This record gives sequence, structure tokens and C-alpha cells, in this order.
Amino acid sequence: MRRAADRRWQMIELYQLPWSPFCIVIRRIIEFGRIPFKAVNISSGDRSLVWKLTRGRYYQVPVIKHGRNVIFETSDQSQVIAKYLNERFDLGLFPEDQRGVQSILWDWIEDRVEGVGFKLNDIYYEEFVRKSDRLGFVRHKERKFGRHCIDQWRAQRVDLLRELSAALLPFDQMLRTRPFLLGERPYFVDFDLYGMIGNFLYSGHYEFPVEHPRLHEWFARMHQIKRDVPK
Ligand SMILES: N[C@@H](CCC(=O)N[C@@H](CS)C(=O)NCC(=O)O)C(=O)O
Repeated sequence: MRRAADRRWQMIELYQLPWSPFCIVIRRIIEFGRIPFKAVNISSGDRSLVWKLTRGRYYQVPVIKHGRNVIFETSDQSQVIAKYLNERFDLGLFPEDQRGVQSILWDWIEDRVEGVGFKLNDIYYEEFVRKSDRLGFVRHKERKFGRHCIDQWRAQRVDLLRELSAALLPFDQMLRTRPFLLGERPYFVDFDLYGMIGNFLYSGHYEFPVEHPRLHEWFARMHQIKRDVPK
């Protein structure tokens, strides 16, 4: 039996859209940490569950509920959820000696990689967004990116793939001399990049870009890595 002091091991609920890049990041961190969790898939068109959970403060995902704590991001640059998990479960994902460098990296990852990868996946939205949610999905995209944006991304597929490949190049280069982006073990930035690429690959219509073999091997490692069993 776990003692009361081990309350941190109570079940986490992860509110997610399974294809969302930012949700994939958090899910993989939770799995890496061997943290008990339950994924709750929300409707992409109806955010009322998240709105209620956050008492009217947030409607995006991911959100996690851990005991009485409800955790969500405060800005596009914040990593509130990852930092919460990092501290609660002692995951070592934000090394002090990489401060500054890692935030430059996650800005790039969530801008240059995410910004292209999600378009390439969204092209196939009909295959993973259920019918009753498609109107809301398309409207949400068009409100932000203009009318017929998804058709445009379809037409731009080859150029977008080229752009994604260019955005990934520095990461493939980083892996020339080490197994993970910043060293011998994965840090938050590895999980961040994993999530963006996981979103790009989600539809199942793309192969891993062949021009980045080191990144491909890293992705396979990141897909299954778990931390050593905590004492
Ligand atoms: N900066 C946030 C971004 C979260 C985000 O953009 N979530 C998307 C799903 S990938 C979302 O919920 N979009 C719906 C909306 O904005 O209404 C994070 O890192 O979690």
C-alpha cells in the first residue's frame, strides 16, 4: 500500500485531442515518467468540459487534473504542465545548465516545426475528426488562417514537406554527436520535438523524412523510452 506521502502517484487525467502536438508531448512525458494516467478525449468542437474544469479560464488542450490541481498553459511560450510534472515526479527535464538554450529551442520547435507539421496532418482531418466535429474544426482553422486554408495546404503539400524538412535539419545535425538533442538523455526539448513530429505523422500518410536518418532513429528511441523505475 502506498503511504499518504505518496499522494503524488494518484491518477492523472489528461484532457486531450489525440492528434494534438502539444497533447502528444505531455502524454509521452507522462508515459516516460511511468505516471499512472487516464486520457480523456474531448470533442474538438465542444470545449465545455475543459471550460468547466478550468472554471472558465481555458478552452484549449492539453489540460491535466491531478488530485485537486487543474493545470494548463498561461501563454504560448509557457511550459506550465511539463514543469509541473517535472517537479512533482522529479523527471529532470529542465536542466539548469541548458537554461536559455532550451527555451530558444522550444520556441523554434513550436513555431517552425509545429507550424508546418500540423498543416500537413490537417489535410487529412476527415480521417480523424468525427463527422459531428468537422464543421467546428474547419471553422476554427478558417477563422485563424482564412477561407479554404485546408484546400490551400493540400495544394502546397510538396512545398510544406520541403519546409518541414528544412526546419528539422538542425535537429538531425545535433544528433551527429549524441543520442538526444542536448546530451546523453532526453530533456523536455526532446519530448517537445517528438510531439510536433508525432502530430505530423498522425494521419499515417507520411513516412519519416528519409533525409534525416539520425532523427528517425532518435524518434524510435523517443517513442518508447521510459525513465528508470523511481526508488
Ligand atoms: N501553447 C499551448 C497551445 C495549446 C493549443 O494550441 N492547443 C490546441 C490543440 S493543438 C487547441 O486546443 N486549440 C483549440 C482552440 O484554440 O480553440 C500549449 O503548449 O499547450
